[in-house]
Amino acid sequence: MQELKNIASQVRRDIVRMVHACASGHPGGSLGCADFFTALYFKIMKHSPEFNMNAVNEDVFFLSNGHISPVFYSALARSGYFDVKELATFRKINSRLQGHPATHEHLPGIRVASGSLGQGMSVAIGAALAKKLNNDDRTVYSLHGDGALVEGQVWEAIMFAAHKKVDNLISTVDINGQQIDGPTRKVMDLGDIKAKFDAFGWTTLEMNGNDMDEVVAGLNKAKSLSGQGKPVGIMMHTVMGKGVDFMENDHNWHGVAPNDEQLAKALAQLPETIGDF
Ligand SMILES: Cc1ncc(C[n+]2csc(CCOP(=O)(O)OP(=O)(O)O)c2C)c(N)n1
Ligand SMILES: [Mg+2]
Repeated sequence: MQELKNIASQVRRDIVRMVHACASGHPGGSLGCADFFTALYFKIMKHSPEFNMNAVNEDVFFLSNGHISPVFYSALARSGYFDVKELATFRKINSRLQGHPATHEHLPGIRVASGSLGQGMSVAIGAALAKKLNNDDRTVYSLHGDGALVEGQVWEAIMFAAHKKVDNLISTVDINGQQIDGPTRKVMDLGDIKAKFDAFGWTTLEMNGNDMDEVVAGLNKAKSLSGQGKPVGIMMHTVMGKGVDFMENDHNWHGVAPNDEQLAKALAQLPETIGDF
């Protein structure tokens, strides 16, 4: 568990250093989801950094809220999909690490373009159905921002997944209560997200997404609940900007890069554990 916590700290350092280096990107949601990505890529999923696009007999992950690409790229690099040095090219011209993930850069680990919010659930359901048709018993994971749930397509997909008994799908919602322009309850109030998933026929559970023990336990619990005729939804409570005190719970850090002084302050709060890129 300590090893996972150390990796998450390094992932957080990667996030703020990447975003600072190109003076753009999305640190808030990325920092909040660092523990989730670390648990998924270093503990929970059966996956190979050799990268097989079709993910045959592997677990597979889709990021719907593509703007939090810094945490995704860091988790992929740190788990061996590509050299961590490439993180220094984030958002630069001709880099494979564009602001929003896309497939035409052929970055290992990226299976679908994302950034246009709301599409990831549909993609994940398609992949999960394909696994069933192929008698592949591995699991499909997906992550969605809470602000992204205001897209209507998500609810159509949620309804469809229950109807089709897509029970090899574990979808997590990053409930940080914030989105691009302010708190979700002010921009578009989502009400009780868990109750909505329940009403749509999913099995749901909640976890604190910034407590590594809870994240690992929650994901394992979700695995144990899958395969029972219903898709599984994890309501993951996180803090936007987690780990950097002046970024925490503040939607203004949704998509703004720290300046030099802010970077120094942030790094002082995030121990270097397995080496900076
Ligand atoms: C279809 C679509 N509409 C609007 C946007 C602009 N946009 C980018 S991120 C975002 C807010 C998303 O909120 P959330 O998923 O909660 O992300 P967080 O701020 O928590 O990182 C919006 C509206 C978009 N990328 N795609
Ligand atoms: Mg949010």
